[in-house]
Parts: sequence; C-alpha cells; structure tokens
Amino acid sequence: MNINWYPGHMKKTRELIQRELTMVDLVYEMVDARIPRSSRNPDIDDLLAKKPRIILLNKADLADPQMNQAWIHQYRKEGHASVLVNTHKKQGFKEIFSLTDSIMREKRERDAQKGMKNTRTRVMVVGIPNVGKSTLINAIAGKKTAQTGDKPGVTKSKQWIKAEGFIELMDTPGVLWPKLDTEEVAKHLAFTGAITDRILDEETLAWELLKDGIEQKHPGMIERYGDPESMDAAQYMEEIGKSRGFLLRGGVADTEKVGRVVLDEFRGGLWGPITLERP
Ligand SMILES: Nc1nc2c(ncn2[C@@H]2O[C@H](COP(=O)(O)OP(=O)(O)OP(=O)(O)O)[C@@H](O)[C@H]2O)c(=O)[nH]1
Ligand SMILES: [Mg+2]
Repeated sequence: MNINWYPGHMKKTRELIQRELTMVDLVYEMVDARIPRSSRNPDIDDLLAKKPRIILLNKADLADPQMNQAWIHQYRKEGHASVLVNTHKKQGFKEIFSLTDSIMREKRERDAQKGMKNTRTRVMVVGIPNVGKSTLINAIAGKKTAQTGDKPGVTKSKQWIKAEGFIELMDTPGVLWPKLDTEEVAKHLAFTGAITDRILDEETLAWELLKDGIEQKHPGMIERYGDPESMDAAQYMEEIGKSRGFLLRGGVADTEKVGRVVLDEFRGGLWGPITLERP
C-alpha cells in the first residue's frame, strides 16, 4: 500500500498555522489515542516554534486504557503537558482548563499589572484530520458552532469561537505532512480514518487491517469475525462475507462490501478498545 498524497490545502493549512501563531497564547495539539505516534506531526516542534502547548490524547474511549496511561506517562517524560480526553463525554476537560490556567497565569498577572483585566486566553487547536478538533471546540464552547463529521477534511478554514469563561478557541483544518515516514504510519492513519477514503482502496486497506489483526491475534477481531485459524487475510475476508451474507451472484463473497464494513466497525470501536502503537 503506497500513500503518496499531500493536497494543496494541507500546505495552505501549515502556512495558516504559522501565520496565525503570533495571535495565540497557547496550542492544543490533538492526537489520536489509538495511534499516539503516527498521529503526531514529526515536525510539530518546528511548526509551533516555542508556543506553549498541551497534548490532548483524544478518543481515549476507543483506545486501550493501559496504553492510554503509558502514553500520557511517555509524553510527560518527554516534558510535554498532556491530558487524556474523551470529547464525547467531556472527560479530561477539567484537567485541560486547569493546565491552561496554570500555563497562562504568568501572562495574566503581567496583564493585570498593566491594568488589563480579564484578558482572554487564545488557543489554537491543531491536529491530523478527523481527530476531533471541531468536536472539542463545540464541547468546550457549549454550542455547535464548528462543523464536525466522521470523515477527514470537514473543517476547511480557520474559525475563532468564544467559549464560556476565559478561553477563545481557533479551529483549524486537519493537517498531515508531505512525506509519511513509514508504511506503518501511512497504514495507521488510514485505518483510523485520517486519510480520506476517496484516495484509498477500502478493500485493500481492510485486507491490511485484517492481516495485522491475524498476525497479532487481535481478540476483538476474533470475537467479532471468528477465529481465522490458518486462514490468510484474503480467505478471512471471504469467510466474513459468507457468514455475514454479503454475497454476489453465484454465492461468491462480496469482499468489497466486507472491506467497507470491517473498516467501519474497526473505526467505530466495535473491535473493542485498541491501541495500535506502544510507547
Ligand atoms: N469515539 C470518539 N469519537 C470522537 C471523539 N472526539 C471526536 N470524535 C468523533 O470524531 C469525528 C471527527 O470529529 P471532528 O471534530 O469533525 O474532527 P476534526 O479534527 O475537526 O476533523 P477535520 O475538520 O476533518 O480536520 C466525529 O465523528 C466525532 O464525533 C472522542 O473523544 N471519542
Ligand atoms: Mg474540524
């Protein structure tokens, strides 16, 4: 599987982030808890210069709880403020606010000395496509201002949203980087839905996912689709098709449909909580 894809709008987003950075006090770098390595931009340090940053490990509900803790530990060891987040349940929000508050305290005190009262904290939210940036902003703001969706590339331009209290948030479009480091990074981004399915062959992608699942004897996969035993991924797809009744004329399994369904179920958390990468 070869993913060589860097659309022009992502280059523009990078430029937008760099340009707008001077306007913000703080950055929330949103990362996918299922792929905590592959979902981080390798040159994020250059991109964000020295702006204070909090890493939000989002979609914690879809990831392995033990791995969640291990990754938070890892980020903190590397010197990053980081919080485990489930945006749907607003889990981690209190911690986000208290960290934001403590990082901004010095600036607020300086502002207060200059006679500026209740100055707002301006936060830019960045991350790969589909990681949950707009959902987070809506949840913090308590209103559905930013458009969201379960596919990458929903947000097209920047947008400032005033939240309750002292925070103002800037939504940005999802961004990847020009060259994905390894085949594994590309696969993991595609499995979890950060790369648009328009440029991917879903059947091949699902085959890759099941191949990895078979190698790792993934319990959630086995529980859902049965034990592959000595089958390879292609045979397994056919079996899944037959047992689900996804058949073409002549009783042949519709592996294209199997591919779509397997990807949907994996992304929707139906394999159970799963983290594809270890610290
Ligand atoms: N399970 C789960 N799903 C989440 C969480 N946060 C967001 N989502 C879902 O992830 C999908 C993408 O959310 P968006 O907020 O549109 O993502 P985005 O980062 O703004 O995406 P782009 O604008 O395309 O870059 C939506 O279907 C959300 O409901 C979470 O904590 N857990
Ligand atoms: Mg968005």
